[in-house]
Amino acid sequence: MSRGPNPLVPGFNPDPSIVLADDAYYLVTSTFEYLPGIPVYRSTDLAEWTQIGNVATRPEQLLIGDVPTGLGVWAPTIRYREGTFYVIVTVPMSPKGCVVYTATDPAGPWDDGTTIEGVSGIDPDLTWDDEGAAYVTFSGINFDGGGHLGVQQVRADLTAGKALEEPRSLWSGTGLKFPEAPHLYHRGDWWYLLIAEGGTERGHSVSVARGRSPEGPFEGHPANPVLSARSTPRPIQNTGHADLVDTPDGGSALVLLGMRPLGATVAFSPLGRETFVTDVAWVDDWPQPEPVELAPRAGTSTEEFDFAAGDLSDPGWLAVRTLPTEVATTDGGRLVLTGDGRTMADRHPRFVGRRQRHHISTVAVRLDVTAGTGGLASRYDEHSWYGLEAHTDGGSTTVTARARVSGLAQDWTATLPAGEVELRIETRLPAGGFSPEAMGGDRIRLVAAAGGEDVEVTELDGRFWSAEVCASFTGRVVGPYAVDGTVAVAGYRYTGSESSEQHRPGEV
Ligand code: 6LW
Repeated sequence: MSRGPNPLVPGFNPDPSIVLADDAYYLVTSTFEYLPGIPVYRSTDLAEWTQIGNVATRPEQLLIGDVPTGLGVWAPTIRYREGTFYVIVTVPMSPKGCVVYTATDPAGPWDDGTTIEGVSGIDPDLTWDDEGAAYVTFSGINFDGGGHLGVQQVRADLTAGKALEEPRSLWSGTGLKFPEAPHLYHRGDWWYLLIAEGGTERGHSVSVARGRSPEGPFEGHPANPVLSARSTPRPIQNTGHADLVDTPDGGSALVLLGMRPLGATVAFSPLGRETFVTDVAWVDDWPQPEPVELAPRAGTSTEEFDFAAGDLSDPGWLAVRTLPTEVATTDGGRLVLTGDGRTMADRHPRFVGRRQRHHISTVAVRLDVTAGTGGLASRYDEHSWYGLEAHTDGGSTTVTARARVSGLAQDWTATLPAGEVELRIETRLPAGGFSPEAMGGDRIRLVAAAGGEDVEVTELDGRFWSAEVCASFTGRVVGPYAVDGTVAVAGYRYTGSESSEQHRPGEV
C-alpha cells in the first residue's frame, strides 16, 4: 500500500514544497493572483494537514495588485535553518522578482521579503552548503523574450539581496521541455538535484541527477525520468514538480503536483493542480519514487461559517489581487460585500472564496439581496467562471445563472419569492460507461431556493471549467460576490466527498 492520503492537500494547491522542522511538516503552494499568498499547511504525521496561515498577508509583500492573470506567485520553496523558516519564490511581473521571506513562526507573521537581484528565472530553490553559503538554484528565463535557459544556480547573499556571481548552468534533464522546479539536497556523500521536465501538462515528469558538490557536475539517473504518469491510464496525471522529505517512519517521500482528470478517453480536471505524496525507495544511492496512487480520504468534509466576529480571519479565504478584508467585512453575523459595478469578469471582482477540494461538493450561501445584486461564483479566472446572481425587487427575487468561458457567455433566469435566498453550486462525478457524460469533466448544478421553492436554474458541463480548458494554472475558488449595492451573506457552507467511482483516463 502506497503512502496517502491522495490527494494530500486537495484543491487548487500546485507546486508544493515541504520542510520538516522540529517534528512537524510545513508545506506551501502557489497562489498566482490571489491574496493572501502562499498558504502554509502543517502536519505532524505527513498525512493530515491544517492550514495555519499564509506567508503573504500584507499586499506590500507581493505587489500583485495589477498582476496579469496566470502570473503572480509561482512555485515557492520552504526551508528551515537554525530556528528560521525561509520561503523563496518568484513573482513574475511584480517588482518583487525573486524574493526571500523569513519567519520564526511559520504561522506568521512573515517579513516583507528581500528581493535577490541577479536571479532571472522561476521556481527558485534555497539551500546551504556545509560552510553556510546560500545557494539559489532556479529555472533560468530570459524575460526579454529569450526563453528558457535551463536549470541555473548562484551563490547569494540573502541579507544584502544579491547574487554573488553570474548564474552557472547545472544539469537540465533528459531534453524534455521546460526543465524547472529544481530542488537540491545533501544526503550522505551526494548532492541530489531533483527537477521537473516535460511541462506541467500530461508530459510532466520528475528527473534526478547527483554530484559531489552543490555546484555539480551532476550526472543524471540512467533511467530518468524516475516518475511520470505520461501515456498511462493512471488516475493521477501530470505528476511532477516534486520536493523530497523524510517520513515519520524513517523513509523518504516526495510531495508533488498532479491532477485528477475525469473522463474515459479525453479527460478533464475540475480541481486543477493539487498536491500528492508518494514513497521513495533508495536504490544504489538513487531515489526511486513509487507511482502516485489515488487514495482519497473517506467520508464527508464540512466547513461552515456563520460570520460571527472574526470568521473571515480563517486563512483559507481568498480574494483576487487584494485581501479578503478589503472586499468584505463582517457585521453582526453577516458577511457584507459592497459592489461598485464590477462583475466576476473584472480583474478586481468584489469576491471572496475558498478552494473547491472535492469532486462531489456543495457550496451554499444564504443571501439578503434586497439592497444590492450579488451571488455565488466559482472562479478559475476572470475569463472562466460560473455562478448564480440574485436581486430582490418588490415581491420577487430574480436569479440569473451565468456561465462564462473565454469570451463565450450564456445566462439563464428564474424567478423566486422575495426574502432570503439560498444559492447553491453542486458538483458531482459524471456517469460512467459509454454515455456522452463519460467523455469527461464533472457536472455542475446551479440551484436557488427561496420561500420553500428549490429551483435548478441550470446544469453545466464541467469540462469548460477544468485545468485543461481554462489553462489558468489555478483551480476552482468558490464564494460570494457583489456587483451593485450591498449584499449580506448570512452563512457559507461547504460539503465535499470523493467516490471510488472516479474514472481513470483510458478506461471505460
Ligand atoms: C511553475 C512551474 C510550473 O512555476 O508551472 O508546473 C508554474 N510547472 O514549475 C506555475 O505553477
